[in-house]
Amino acid sequence: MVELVGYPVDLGGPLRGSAMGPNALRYAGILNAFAPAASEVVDHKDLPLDSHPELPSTEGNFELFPTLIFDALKSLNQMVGSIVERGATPVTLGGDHSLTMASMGSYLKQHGPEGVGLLWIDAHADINTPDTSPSQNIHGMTIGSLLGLSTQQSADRWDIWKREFTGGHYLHPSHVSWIGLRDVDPGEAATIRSMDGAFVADMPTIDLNGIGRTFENWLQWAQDRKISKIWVSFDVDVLDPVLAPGTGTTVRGGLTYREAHLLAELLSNVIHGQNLNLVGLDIVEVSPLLDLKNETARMAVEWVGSLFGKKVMGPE
Ligand SMILES: [Mn+2]
Repeated sequence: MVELVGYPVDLGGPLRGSAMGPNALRYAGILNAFAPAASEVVDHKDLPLDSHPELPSTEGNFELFPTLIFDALKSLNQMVGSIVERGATPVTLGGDHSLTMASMGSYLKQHGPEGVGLLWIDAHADINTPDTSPSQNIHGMTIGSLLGLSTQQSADRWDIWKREFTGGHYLHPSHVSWIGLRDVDPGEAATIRSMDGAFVADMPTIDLNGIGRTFENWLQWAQDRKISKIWVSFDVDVLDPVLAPGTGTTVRGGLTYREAHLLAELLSNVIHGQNLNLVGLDIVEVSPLLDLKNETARMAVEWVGSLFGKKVMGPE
């Protein structure tokens, strides 16, 4: 069973608008995207949170709105926690990408990090901390928090955040993987280089190997680490901005339509072949304010369709 929850909050990124992402995804038909693989889909609707549309788009939101963001993430953490407790698959609709601190965090809190991998499909690495982040935007610190990285700047607050959402059960650095990177801050690159055994497929790697070989390498990586449970976090900005303009931090040179879909189709084969258990999914950073005719939400919905087993040739 799939259980959806919308996180109508975008204060963690520099441009407002993704608070309306969950409904853009619903208008684009996300509720129908989980057939044929999911037997039942429940939509818990958006969390009853104030999106604060009166606040400006700004950098430095970890400093400016810590309480608003913390409280919002706390309710998401509780909601996803109850879904995980029921044994259903949580799917969060964002909202900005800081939400994964709370969504995947709730899974780690209950089950711990053993055998759990993270697949981060994104133009950005989102592994900053307050020490390394040039923008001080919390949506770029998500993996830093899930790993329990330490920091000097804002150390007290950062410690409270990372513990609150994971219960102190942090991801193994060697169990983190990225596909689609093309905008990585210097501090992030240094952190990634220090992480023994993490998997990185940046855009040049994908250009050279193709997405098919990239996926095979990823699968081998997961098997080598005995990863049997995977949390997939999909930021629509991994797609080329020509295809997905409706998001706050676009970067040129992203995945093509077919690259994205082949990745989802190959993942789907492995997940629904039961070799790898999909334990959670985030679809984030869809911003209808920046979009053209809801194209970006539609792209995301089609991608979810491929992840949940939609095949060109139909069911086997
Ligand atoms: Mn991103």
